[in-house]
Amino acid sequence: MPLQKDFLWGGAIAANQAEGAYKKDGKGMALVDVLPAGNERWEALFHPKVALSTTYSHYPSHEAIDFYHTYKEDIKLFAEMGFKVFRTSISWPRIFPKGDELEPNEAGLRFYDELFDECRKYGMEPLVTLNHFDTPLYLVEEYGGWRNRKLIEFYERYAKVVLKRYKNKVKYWLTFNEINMLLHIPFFGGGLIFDDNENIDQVKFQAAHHQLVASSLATKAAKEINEEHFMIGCMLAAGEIYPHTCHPNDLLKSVKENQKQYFFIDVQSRGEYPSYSNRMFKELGVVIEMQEGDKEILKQYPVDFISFSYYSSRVTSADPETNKNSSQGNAMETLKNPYLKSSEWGWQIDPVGLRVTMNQLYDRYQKPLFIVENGLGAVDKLENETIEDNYRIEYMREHIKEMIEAVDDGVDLLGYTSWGCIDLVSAGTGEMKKRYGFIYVDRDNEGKGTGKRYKKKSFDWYKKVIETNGEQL
Ligand code: P53
Repeated sequence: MPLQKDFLWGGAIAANQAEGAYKKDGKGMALVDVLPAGNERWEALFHPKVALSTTYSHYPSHEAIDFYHTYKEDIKLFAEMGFKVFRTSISWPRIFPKGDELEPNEAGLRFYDELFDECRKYGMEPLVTLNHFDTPLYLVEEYGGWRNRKLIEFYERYAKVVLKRYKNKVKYWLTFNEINMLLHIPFFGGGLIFDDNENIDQVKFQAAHHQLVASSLATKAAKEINEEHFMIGCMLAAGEIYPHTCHPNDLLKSVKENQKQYFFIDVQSRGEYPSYSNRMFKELGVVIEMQEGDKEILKQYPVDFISFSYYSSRVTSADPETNKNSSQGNAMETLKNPYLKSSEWGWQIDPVGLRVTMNQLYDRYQKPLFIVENGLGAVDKLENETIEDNYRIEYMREHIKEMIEAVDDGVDLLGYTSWGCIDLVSAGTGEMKKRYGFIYVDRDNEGKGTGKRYKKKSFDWYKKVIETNGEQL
């Protein structure tokens, strides 16, 4: 069965990894703006207290690929590939520089007016994430980030402002990028900094509760502003967790580990805490503090569709000794899967896992899915003004094949946006060298280079894929 005729092909970026212009037109600092590049970044992400008091030589988000100034020529290139959709995020601190103001920053709002107009000019549907790893730094330092219930109110105010402002320009919205990342990189996801003796799980899941309520409140606002038109989605860092062996204990362990990820989407999609969460919380020593009305809000305003990123599957074992061999390939612990190859950054490549994940998600929620991130981070060599990125084409071809198989399995899929359609700053490492794009950006890890754009071989390949609606891979 071919893909539906209006299938949304496109690409994705995020404000903090592309825009730069980190102080332009009144923008405030985002938490990501204090993070360095390279080896120091991982360290900083897990010791944010240190990061906040250290001066680094280079902050990749400050200039990124300067998309704030180049968006017109970049979007033109996306249009040339035939994009039907373009995923980006709104930088919260451009709209509310500190986060707790009552009035938004008009200059920030104007930028996104122009950006979305530019997309629409080419018939491209913007797909907009409200919060992509860039909570205002002030809210982290003054309020403790998402551990503080006050963030719900600030986020709701911000969501209302942008939903209203762009109600005729944007149809598809995502409330939080990779909401389960809160468990893996809590500084990114929630601006969380832990005290030495506190129960970290308690803080994470309390922050999760705040985000889940905030997500429902944004959905509520959306329904009130533009009930007919808006489509609101959640966003999961997906990738099925496989059992290491067919030992029943290994399978049970994988079921439990998967539940921990699905927990967020269970709440956002079904509107209530799943029954397994009682025992999960008990075992983690977590008690969620709720306020009156929270349960009702969650129940009344679930999401319309389920979006997710997919880079890899994972493997877990019930045996603690075996699990000691886990590594943090892509921020999430995994054992090595002997059947899979890995990327240069150690992310295991598993196209069939995408089909598995899609089947699981659709069985579980029966709501339309949207793949909003997928791709290969690789080193590209610019030669004769282009890059022969056959490895990237190969990766995407295999994943798109499996995506189409899943649609054939009966999964309802709205669209596919590959990650980093133009090269940008890596979230995990802060490097430019880890490239995902169809478009090469001349800029290196230290931020040096002309910034000039070059089409890679994959540019024409993807153009053909879109033109033939996935029939010619
Ligand atoms: P990078 C891992 C680590 C950090 C963010 O990642 C991640 C992941 C993958 O699950 O999530 C997403 O740039 C994220 C994007 C990010 C992309 O994965 O470390 O939503 O912001 O760029 C790829 O290679």
